[in-house]
Amino acid sequence: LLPPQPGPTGANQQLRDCLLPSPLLVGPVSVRLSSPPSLEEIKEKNPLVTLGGRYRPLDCEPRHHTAIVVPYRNRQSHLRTLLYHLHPFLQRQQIHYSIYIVHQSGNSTFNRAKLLNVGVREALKEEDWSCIFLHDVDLLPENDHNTYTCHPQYPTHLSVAMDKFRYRLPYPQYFGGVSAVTPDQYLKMNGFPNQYWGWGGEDDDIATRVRLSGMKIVRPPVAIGHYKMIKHKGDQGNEQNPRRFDLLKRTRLNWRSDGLNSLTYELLSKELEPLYTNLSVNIGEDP
Ligand code: UDH
Ligand code: NGS
Repeated sequence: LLPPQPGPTGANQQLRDCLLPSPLLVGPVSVRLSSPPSLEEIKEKNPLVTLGGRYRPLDCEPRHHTAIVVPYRNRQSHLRTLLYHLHPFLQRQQIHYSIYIVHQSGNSTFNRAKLLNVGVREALKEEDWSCIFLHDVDLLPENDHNTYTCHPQYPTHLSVAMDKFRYRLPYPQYFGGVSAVTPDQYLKMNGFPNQYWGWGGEDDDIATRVRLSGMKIVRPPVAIGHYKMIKHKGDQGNEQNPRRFDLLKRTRLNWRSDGLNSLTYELLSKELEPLYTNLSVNIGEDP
């Protein structure tokens, strides 16, 4: 047997697979919600995170490659809280990951699902991710046994027990907050709808797409899927969408033609920040 050879980058290419479960997991963790540290302080606490908010374990070969996609506008302090919490959380899981913030530029009405489509497409241009997480900026996982990996067949809903819903699902079909798909699952459901401008309904549409494309939703146990939500008021530019109920009546008719295959946008910039990749995007406005 040859001794381990240095790889092209000088790295040892014969690492062992990371152990399952990760020996670094601690289970329930307390979550700090108020006055998050500065980005500089968070970076100092996470020296192994590289430009663009990327990380891979150094001493074992990761089994999972996960992109975290966060739809975003004007939530600076929530973003710092999320980064402060999520970087150490994901490193304890020994996965290879990267955090993408998809920033909707301009003042048009917010469109969460379209931003998620953009994030998935841009993330997959960079790397052959095995799993893509769709993650609200204001949700903090409270137990690191809730692993940020995908089910091989079915989309996963992770935020099954949020504090604001008294740690249970608000209704059985709820798919909001934090969810995950493999690239294959995402293709199969033609991604997410682009037509939900403003608050509400887009997550219900996505849940319906899962079913219409012949899949089902899988979930972690309630005891593990605990999340704290950072309390906030409704955002300016994300008022309740009065058309959401009409749109939801048409998911069955629309899902094949509206989604990944009809997505258009203009990428204004991509910046590799120390703790995340910032995608600034013009997604247009409600016609
Ligand atoms: N988001 C932003 N900026 C915005 C709006 C939304 O970044 O201006 C993102 C953010 O990641 C957020 C996600 O979109 O976590 C979902 O939006 P949301 O926080 O408004 O939805 P949520 O259901 O909160 O978490 C609703 C609280 C007030 C809505 C009142 C309507 N009944
Ligand atoms: C439903 C919304 C979802 C939303 C969920 C939780 O009514 O988009 O409430 O909302 N569906 C429609 O409006 C059709 S929350 O309590 O977080 O404000 O995610």
